[in-house]
Amino acid sequence: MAKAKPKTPVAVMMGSDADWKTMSGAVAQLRDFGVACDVQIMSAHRTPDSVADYVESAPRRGVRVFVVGAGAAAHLAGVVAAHTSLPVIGVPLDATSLQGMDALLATVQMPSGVPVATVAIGGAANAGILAVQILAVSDAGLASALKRFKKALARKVEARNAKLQEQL
Ligand code: RP5
Repeated sequence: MAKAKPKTPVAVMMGSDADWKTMSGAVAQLRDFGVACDVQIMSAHRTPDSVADYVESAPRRGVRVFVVGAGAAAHLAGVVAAHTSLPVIGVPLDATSLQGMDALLATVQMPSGVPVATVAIGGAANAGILAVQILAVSDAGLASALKRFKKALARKVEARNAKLQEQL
């Protein structure tokens, strides 16, 4: 009998292999929190049927949140949102001479009723953290890990401030 694949609460999708250099930042954050993810290259325009099949079958694989990056006419996150009622986080990517402004507008300007939670251009790491925050609503272990993460962020700023004070 074929071994069942482990459940992956996060699906990370991107439109092109060119997007991986940025989207790997989301995967790195998820791994830091011990959150398993499935990673796929799929295109809203070039493989629309695969996108629909993958998104609609995702709940059966344990997916609870989508993190979706695309550049240029970045419709992938919006198309994913059209096929699911799970939360979708969009990452606009800098892939053209418009330096990500095209992708930002395409990702963020969703019609009423079909939201995509859009992070900054290239903000894949924040997308990973936001996915963890969504999962942490019903996972006490992840909620504690996030508290430790935020405390560590605060300590870094305090250390930088202390260093500056010494120089003044
Ligand atoms: C988008 O167009 C992709 O997300 C990528 O950022 C951009 C360019 O894709 P390729 O033509 O390099 O595959 O769909």
